[in-house]
Amino acid sequence: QAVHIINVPLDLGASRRGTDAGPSAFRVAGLSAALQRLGYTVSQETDIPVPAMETRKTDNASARFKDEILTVCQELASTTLQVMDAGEIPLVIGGDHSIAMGTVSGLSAHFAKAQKRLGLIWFDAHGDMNLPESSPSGNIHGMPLSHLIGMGDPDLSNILGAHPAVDVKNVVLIGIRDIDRIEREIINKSGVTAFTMREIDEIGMARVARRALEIVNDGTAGFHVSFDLDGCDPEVIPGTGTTVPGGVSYREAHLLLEECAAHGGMTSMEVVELNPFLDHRNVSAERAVTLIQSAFGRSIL
Ligand code: DIR
Ligand code: MN
Ligand code: MN
Ligand code: MN
Repeated sequence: QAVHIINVPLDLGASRRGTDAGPSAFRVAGLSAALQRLGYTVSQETDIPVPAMETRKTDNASARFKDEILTVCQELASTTLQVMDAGEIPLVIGGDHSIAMGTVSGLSAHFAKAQKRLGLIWFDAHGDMNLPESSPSGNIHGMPLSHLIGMGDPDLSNILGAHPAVDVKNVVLIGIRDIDRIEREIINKSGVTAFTMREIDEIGMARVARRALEIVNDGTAGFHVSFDLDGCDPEVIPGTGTTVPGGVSYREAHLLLEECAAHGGMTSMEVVELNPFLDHRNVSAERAVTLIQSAFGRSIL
C-alpha cells in the first residue's frame, strides 16, 4: 500500500505563530521512514503552497485570513481527491486545524462520485464548531467542523461542491474539554456525537473507540481521522499552541488509533496543530510519529 504525505504548513488559522513548521518537524522525527518500517511505500510527498502571514493582512475580524485559507483548502481538497482516486492513502500533515476543511472536502468529493459517504473522527481538546458569528477569536482553526457539517460561511462550507462534506450522524468528537459559550449550544443542537473527557474517564477509551467506530461506519464507505494533537494531555504533547490540562493519555491515544487500524476502514488521516517552537527537543513530533504508526497498523507483538 502507498501512503501519500501531503504537507500543509498553514498557520493563518490560529493566533499563535509556528504551526507552519509542523511538516519540517515531522520530517526531522522520521515520519516517512517510520511508515516504511511498517511495510508501506511512501509514494510521494506533496507540499501545498501557503502564503506567509507577513505578506498578508486581513480585514475580516470574524474569520481571519478567510480568503487565503479558502485558497489553501481548495488546493488541498483537489489533492486529497486525486490521491484517493489514485488508490493511495492520504496522510495530511499540518498546519493548523483549518486545513481539515480542505482535506475532508476532497475525500468526500471522491466518495460522492460513487454515491458514498465518509465518516469522521475528530480528536481534539476543542469542539472546533464555532461559526464566524460565535467565535470569540475570529480564528478559523476553531471553526472547521461546523463548516464540514454544512454550517457557517458559504464559501468555506462548499469546498469542491461537497455540501455538507459529512453527515452529522457519522461525526464523532473525542477528547473535548474546552468549549466556548455559544459553541456549546451549536454542538448540542448539531447532531454530532461527542465523547468528552468525562465519558473517556467513565467508560474508558476502549469502549469510546468501539462506539465511535460504529457511528462513523454506519452506512459509510470508510472514515477519516482528524487528529488535533492538543486532544492529548499537555504532558504528552507540549508542542502545541492551545494546550488544555486533563487530556487524553499517551496510551489512550494509541489505543484509539490501534482500534481504528484494527477496524480496517480508515481511509485517511491528518495530524494538526504541532508547534515545534513550543516543544522540547521535538518530543511531540516523535510521539506523534508513533501515534501515526498505531493508526497505520503497528502492533507491539
Ligand atoms: C477556541 C480555540 N475555541 C477558538 N480553538 C482551538 O478560537 O475558537 N481549536 N484552539 O483547536
Ligand atoms: Mn482542532
Ligand atoms: Mn484543539
Ligand atoms: Mn451550500
